[in-house]
Amino acid sequence: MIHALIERIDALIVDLPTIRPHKLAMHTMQQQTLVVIRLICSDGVEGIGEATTIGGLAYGYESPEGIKANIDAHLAPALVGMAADNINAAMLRLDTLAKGNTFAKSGIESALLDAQGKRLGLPVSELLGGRVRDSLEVAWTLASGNTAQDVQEAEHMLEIRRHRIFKLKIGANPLQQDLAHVVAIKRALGERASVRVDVNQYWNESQAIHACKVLADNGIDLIEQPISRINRSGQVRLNQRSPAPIMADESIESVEDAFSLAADGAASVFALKIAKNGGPRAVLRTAQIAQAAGIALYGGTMLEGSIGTLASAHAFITLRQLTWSTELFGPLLLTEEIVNEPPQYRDFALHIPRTPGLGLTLDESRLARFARR
Ligand code: MUC
Ligand code: MG
Repeated sequence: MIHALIERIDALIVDLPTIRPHKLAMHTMQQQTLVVIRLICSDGVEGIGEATTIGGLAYGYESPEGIKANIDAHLAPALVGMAADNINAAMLRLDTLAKGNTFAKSGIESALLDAQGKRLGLPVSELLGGRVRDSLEVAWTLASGNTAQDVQEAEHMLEIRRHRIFKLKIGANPLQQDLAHVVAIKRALGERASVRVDVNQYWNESQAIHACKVLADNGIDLIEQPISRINRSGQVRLNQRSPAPIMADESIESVEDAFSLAADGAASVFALKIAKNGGPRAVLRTAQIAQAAGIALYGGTMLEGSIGTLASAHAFITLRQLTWSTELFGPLLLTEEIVNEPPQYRDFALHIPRTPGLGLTLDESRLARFARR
């Protein structure tokens, strides 16, 4: 029986400042742009979701402006009038109508889950089969661009017990300079922290073969996306030769990518991101592929704000295996909040609410203040 229909879906572009410039190989962030999705249902329930990327078109094929335009023109009109409580039917409609567009689909799927959870009085984790943990350890990215500042930032995080896993964003500088930066940070932190790197595809295979050995010899635990997603045979060779585990991030743009990476043996760890798979349920399909293939899991982020972060978290807490923990720190990189219930970080972990839906409500006045006109 249909209890509620989808009446309207609004997509709002929201610009929020970051606490400091965040330097990635392909882009330096001075702010983050969220696409906030409001899904209004005929029973008065509103679901919220988020479709967020990094650096306009620098990271992926969908920009915030493109996400909003495609939702407004294609995805929202296709869903209006459908049952709000049949998420399978709604997502089937979107997958039939639109190729790709996983960021936009992820935001809508999150909003559908939030609405259904609020309707039934259940947290999203329970709609996804039930949580097996209440909190997730969270890594922090050191990306100030300065070695001494990064060490200072890491020391502060250890002292306040917020993070003890650090991911370093490298790839933009000459190889020897990047390696010296990483080794210096690991030497300063020693056994007190897990240090990992993300190259965002910036090396070629010849550089990566050498660099992975140097990094492993210097105590680096995990190497994320060292070479291009396009170079599949190179990824397979690197996965066989690197003494430190290789994690796929950009290589996974869909659940189908996850399957073919697993079949080829191109990585031993997968970064799970709701945006790149098409939603919290889609990312769990990628997780099942990984688990069947013996591939370890990591809960990734597109540096979403609180809504996207909790949509990810509700999916990740249902997983039996999350060997490499998570990096769900997005809200902590922003100076402003647009929800009334800022996510709770303490003792190195994010604590996931047990309130209905995602556990969040929009702060209307702050949303109005930061929404792009
Ligand atoms: C990426 O490539 O993983 C995640 C954390 C961070 O600092 O950047 C992102 C994107
Ligand atoms: Mg990455």
